[in-house]
Amino acid sequence: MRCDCDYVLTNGELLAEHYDNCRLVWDELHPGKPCPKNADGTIKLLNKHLDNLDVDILYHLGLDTRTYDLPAMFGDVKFVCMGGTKVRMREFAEYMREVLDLPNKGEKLVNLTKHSQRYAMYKVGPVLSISHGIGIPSMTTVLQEVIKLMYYAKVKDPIFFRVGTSGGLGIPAGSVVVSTFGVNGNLEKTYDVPVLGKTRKLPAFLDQRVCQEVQSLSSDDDGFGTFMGGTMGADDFYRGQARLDGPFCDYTEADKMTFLKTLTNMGVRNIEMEATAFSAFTREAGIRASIVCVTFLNRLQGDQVTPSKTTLTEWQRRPMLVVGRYIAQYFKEK
Ligand code: R2B
Ligand code: URA
Repeated sequence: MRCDCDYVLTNGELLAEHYDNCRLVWDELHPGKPCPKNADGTIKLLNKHLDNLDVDILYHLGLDTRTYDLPAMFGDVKFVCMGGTKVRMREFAEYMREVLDLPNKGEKLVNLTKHSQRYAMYKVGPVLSISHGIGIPSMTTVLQEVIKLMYYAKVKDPIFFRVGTSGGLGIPAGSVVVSTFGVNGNLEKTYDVPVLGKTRKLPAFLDQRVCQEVQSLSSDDDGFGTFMGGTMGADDFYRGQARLDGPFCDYTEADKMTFLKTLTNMGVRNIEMEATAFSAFTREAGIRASIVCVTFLNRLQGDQVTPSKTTLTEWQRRPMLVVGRYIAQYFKEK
């Protein structure tokens, strides 16, 4: 068995030796699971039922395998970046067009999912920028279709990012967190999903080396800190994130603080609403992935998101800056 890491950063003694989806370490990290990757780096989906479909309709993307030549449309993709809102993901696509100095700057981008209307997807050169809405079911619906899209398009070794917003734990508002693992509402590092009446517990870990690479590109001149740590993926914005300001709350402020401190002691640095499932599904698909979120507030100090619209808009660009820098570095090294 040979190492098949296509390293993005090559100069890091402090970085993990392999990516988690490297063929050499796959069996150790995924005991009993075949590696879902072909020798050329394309995705190998292990669902045999897909072979029986004459046409596969990617319903929420408004695409299918019969009408569209998916390898021609998407075969050159390397980075898939997802985030909550349509506006932010259009902005990210425009930003990446500048960063990578791609042609047609200033031209209006086309939402490639416009028939379906649920999400937005933009393509600029090797970067796909896709909105996923709020929460795990909305995110996993589009994520799974995008994984199939990458499979049908025969994309090689794609890297997935989630660029998002969150509440921080003990770090200044406006900081950026690169997630190393996801934690669910029961403080477990799994995404728990019921399948055929039984809950499966899928490990919610992100690629360690990609996290380290992304974090290593941060700079003292950024004007904000970039931290590595765990991320709670809550199923609710209010009680599910130990807030006191929702319509319902029967616990005390002391109960809230005890819970948030337990999270902090586990190495959790921020709370959002997709981390567990995003980590678990990309990992199951053998896809390298990372989650980069800005924090809008320090949850040890409050619950309400108080900064002005202007400040929040500026802060939302921070994960884009961090991920954009990583993508630019990839093309500089290649
Ligand atoms: C962060 O922000 C959204 C809720 O406001 C949610 O999608 C998340 O993960
Ligand atoms: N998004 C969340 O899910 N939680 C926060 O506190 C802020 C943004």
